[in-house]
Amino acid sequence: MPIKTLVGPNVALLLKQAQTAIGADAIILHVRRLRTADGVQFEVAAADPVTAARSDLTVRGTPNRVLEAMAPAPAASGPLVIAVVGPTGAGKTTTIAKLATHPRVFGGWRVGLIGLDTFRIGAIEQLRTYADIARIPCAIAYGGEDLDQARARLADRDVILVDTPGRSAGHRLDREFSHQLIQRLEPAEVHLAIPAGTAPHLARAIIRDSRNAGVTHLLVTKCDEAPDETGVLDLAVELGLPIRWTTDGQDVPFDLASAEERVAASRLSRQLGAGYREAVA
Ligand SMILES: Nc1nc2c(ncn2[C@@H]2O[C@H](COP(=O)(O)OP(=O)(O)OP(=O)(O)O)[C@@H](O)[C@H]2O)c(=O)[nH]1
Ligand SMILES: [Mg+2]
Repeated sequence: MPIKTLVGPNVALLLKQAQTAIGADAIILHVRRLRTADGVQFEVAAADPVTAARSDLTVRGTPNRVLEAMAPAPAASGPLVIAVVGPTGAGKTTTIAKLATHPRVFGGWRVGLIGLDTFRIGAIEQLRTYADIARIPCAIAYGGEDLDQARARLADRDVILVDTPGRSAGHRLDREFSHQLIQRLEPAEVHLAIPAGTAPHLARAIIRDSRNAGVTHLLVTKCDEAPDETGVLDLAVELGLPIRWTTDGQDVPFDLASAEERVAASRLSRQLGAGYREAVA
């Protein structure tokens, strides 16, 4: 099959179209920014693995599993449990509210919320306010017994989103307690929220400190505050940690995006050097 070249204003859409045309194993050869009479456009070139292997431009060694769809697959039985953990103020609660109501994520699913942040003043009210606006059931758990009751109360839900407290390193015992509660819920996914502007060495430390929470994914928040930074995404590629969601603003629910575009850019920037970042930024 020949190399497929697509041009359009939306990189994520072009990547999706390339995948539809070539198949799930499509290899991205390049993403370029073009200046045209219609303004800025992007060019994506992709090929099947055999054709790509013959091309000098092939981007190699990138785990495709880093790219995950906006909507997870439903649980085989019972509610799918997804927790969001991360440092203080990373955007966990706001992201939970976006996830609960964004049409492209759990549109049509019955959603429930569990709040484990009983430490910070106002945290319970913040989650309850979002739940009330969206008319979503919300349970708060202070300990293991509450948690079992909350889980039972939300047993008819398709997905349960779990909001957790952000606790700094000085509150190790609180953090361990939260991690135990999260594990008690047997979550299918635990997303570690890290703001895009976090220095990579600090992001590494955050990932290390969160290991007992059973992290399965990175969730890159506040991309609007550091639009040119791809360090956390590069780290996800390096560690093979998938990313499903990124956030880029305070508006609930719409400032939430698929990871595809940013991870593709990150992946290419790693392979093609810093010049790429300037070319597509
Ligand atoms: N610019 C920007 N701000 C965001 C984004 N997501 C959340 N915020 C803001 O960041 C601040 C903290 O958000 P929260 O959702 O309360 O963060 P949290 O991680 O739950 O905080 P704690 O529970 O205190 O640890 C709020 O002012 C949010 O509006 C984002 O994607 N971009
Ligand atoms: Mg919070």
